[in-house]
Amino acid sequence: MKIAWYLPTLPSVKWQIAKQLGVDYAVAALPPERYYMKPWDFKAMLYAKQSLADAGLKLEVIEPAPPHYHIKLGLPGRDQEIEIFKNVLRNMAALDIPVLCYNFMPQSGWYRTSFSKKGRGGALVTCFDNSLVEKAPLLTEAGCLDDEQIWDNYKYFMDRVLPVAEECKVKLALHPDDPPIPSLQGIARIFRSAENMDRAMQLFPSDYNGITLCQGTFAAMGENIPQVIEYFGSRGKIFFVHFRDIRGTASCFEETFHDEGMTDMKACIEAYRKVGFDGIVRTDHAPIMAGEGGDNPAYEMLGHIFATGYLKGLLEERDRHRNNYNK
Ligand code: CS2
Ligand code: MN
Repeated sequence: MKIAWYLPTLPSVKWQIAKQLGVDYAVAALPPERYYMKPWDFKAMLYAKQSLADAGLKLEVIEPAPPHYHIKLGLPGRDQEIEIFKNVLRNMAALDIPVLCYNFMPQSGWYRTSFSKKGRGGALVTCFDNSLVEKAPLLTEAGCLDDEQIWDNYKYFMDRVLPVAEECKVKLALHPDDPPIPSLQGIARIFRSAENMDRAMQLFPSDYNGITLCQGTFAAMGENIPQVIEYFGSRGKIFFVHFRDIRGTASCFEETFHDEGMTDMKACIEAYRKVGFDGIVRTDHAPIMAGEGGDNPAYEMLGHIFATGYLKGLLEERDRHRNNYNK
């Protein structure tokens, strides 16, 4: 497994910290729009990749995908967004960036009801409580959309984008809906169970259609994570891993430090070994620790430094076992 950090595409102290931790791979969003360049222009993506490379960091995953508001809601304008999506895939092929992590959460993205709950030692964690949003107004101009409508929008999108991903040999890594609840402010969230994630794999069987195994989100679904890893991993469907944990259920949970959540992390690492996963893993959401500003919840630095050390320890332990088996 190759450890990456989620990094900005402009020089940042995070680049140096990542290198100091021994991290050589990067996951990044498309660069911000500037100098008349759109984030998805070839030149903008080239600069992003090369700037990271100059700092010794290999850009391996783009996350999240370019704008797909209209695609997800099935609104006019989705065809233009699909064209941009295809251009991103073509640019990734030209730049040798193998994985695109996208999700199908219309508008809201990941959703929390607080970013400042007190966790271990007073560190601030994000949390979600569905009872606080049950009476919230509809989320978008599209009104209420049920499961079937979102599945239709997903199919419309995949019918057009997957063939280009295949042609470009870029892997599409679907991130589950976070939180994985049936619907939020009137919009269905279809990727809320391992079963539905699997359905997406069955609907579009392809070496370029796979998942982002976001451990925290699958944990909120109530799934057994090592089993999920074995299921998708043995089918070659894990393209990218988010290493994180929570405590609770889909409708009410809080995030935790990586070593204190409800998942058996050691068993997860063992499961990745068993299925031979050798792709990119990045630390996902970490608590805000003492002294940190807190304007970047889940993505401040100290918690990610801790998570990286913990992950490295688990991997080392796994390798020690593997070497013993091989003797
Ligand atoms: C995440 C997201 O919710 C999650 O599990 O992985 O925070 C993700 O990092 C952002 O949406 C950017 O892709
Ligand atoms: Mn995630």
